[in-house]
Amino acid sequence: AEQTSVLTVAGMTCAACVRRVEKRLAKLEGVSASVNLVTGRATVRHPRGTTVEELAHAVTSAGYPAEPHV
Ligand code: 9UX
Repeated sequence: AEQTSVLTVAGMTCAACVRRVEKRLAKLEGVSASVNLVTGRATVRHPRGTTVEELAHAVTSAGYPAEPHV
């Protein structure tokens, strides 16, 4: 089963940043993401076994500090 989570992502300033974040998330098994540059949010579709903390860590590792959106 799948689930949707939202992350807040800092440091994105251009469309290439958006693609980097989307590609980093897509490397995770069963994960796809849509990133909004203006709002700084990533909407992520992922398996239930993937935690939002894992997703945020992956994005942070790519150079864009992220955390679960409250
Ligand atoms: Mo363009 Mo986004 O250099 O970091 S990819 S600002």
